[in-house]
Amino acid sequence: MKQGVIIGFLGKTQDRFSEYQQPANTEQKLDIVTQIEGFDGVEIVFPYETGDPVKTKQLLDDRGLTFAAVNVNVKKETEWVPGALSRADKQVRERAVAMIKQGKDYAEAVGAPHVTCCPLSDGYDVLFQIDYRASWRYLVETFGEAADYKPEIPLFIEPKYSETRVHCQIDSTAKALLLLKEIGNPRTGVTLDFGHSMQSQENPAQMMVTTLESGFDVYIHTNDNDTKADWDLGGASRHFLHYVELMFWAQEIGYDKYFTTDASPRIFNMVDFYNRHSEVTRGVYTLAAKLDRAKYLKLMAEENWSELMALVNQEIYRI
Ligand SMILES: [Mn+2]
Repeated sequence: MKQGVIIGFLGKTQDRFSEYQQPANTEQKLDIVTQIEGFDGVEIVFPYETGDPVKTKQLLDDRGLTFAAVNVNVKKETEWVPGALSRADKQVRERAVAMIKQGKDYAEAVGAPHVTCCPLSDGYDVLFQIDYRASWRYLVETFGEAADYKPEIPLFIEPKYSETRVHCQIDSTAKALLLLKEIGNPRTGVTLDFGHSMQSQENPAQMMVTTLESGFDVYIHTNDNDTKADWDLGGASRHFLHYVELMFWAQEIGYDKYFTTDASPRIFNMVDFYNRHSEVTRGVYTLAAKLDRAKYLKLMAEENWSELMALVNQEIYRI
């Protein structure tokens, strides 16, 4: 398995109440990645961390690191705080699409495999706020245009139920799949964020498989939360069996992209936090690899649920 991290978490972060960790520039963040056991993938936020493509690629090469993805941020600019790709203002939408296209140019220049975009600010806070009909049509149009541009760099869309809008437009994996079906471009996929999927009351393993069965690709973000909010906790710290099941099915489908960490150390020691995350993610992956998949699938086909529960107790929980 390949593990990486969204390096935005490796500097100073803040929420509504507190600031966490110390500021770091891109070079310092990349140095931290090299201190985390088993990490060599980097998801970098475009355009805020990326800089000159040749120089940034050299910074990664010097450290033996690889681009896992380019994360195009279409929510930070002041005009995009209330939304970007689904906004009524055509020029606001056009500038957001242009940003994703530039992100693809950047990904191509540095040799990153794909771009991912989480349209967090697109949605609504109160009822009777947005025109659902127009905003959905705009999303199909804007993401469709971004997907069509340089399709050799696929566009992945990351759903999330809530935050920064109280109700995000792409509030579940199913909604992302509906959008991708409407767009109809096979060079697209879903960024399946474990915690986002849990917050949307989904089962990440099931939604990963459903996405592939729907004809779209999957890219995984690892973390955990309490399902009420997107806390970006370390992997399997709340939902161990879901984590095992995700790894079981990731192996079943032959997942070969990075498992990119989308977890925030907040109050914990940074390097220790990511080492524990790396350890449990690798450990669960190894545990899942030891399970006899053919046996599990056969028992499912035979509807032998009692035996399956016994196997989970013995082989996964080990009790
Ligand atoms: Mn994520």
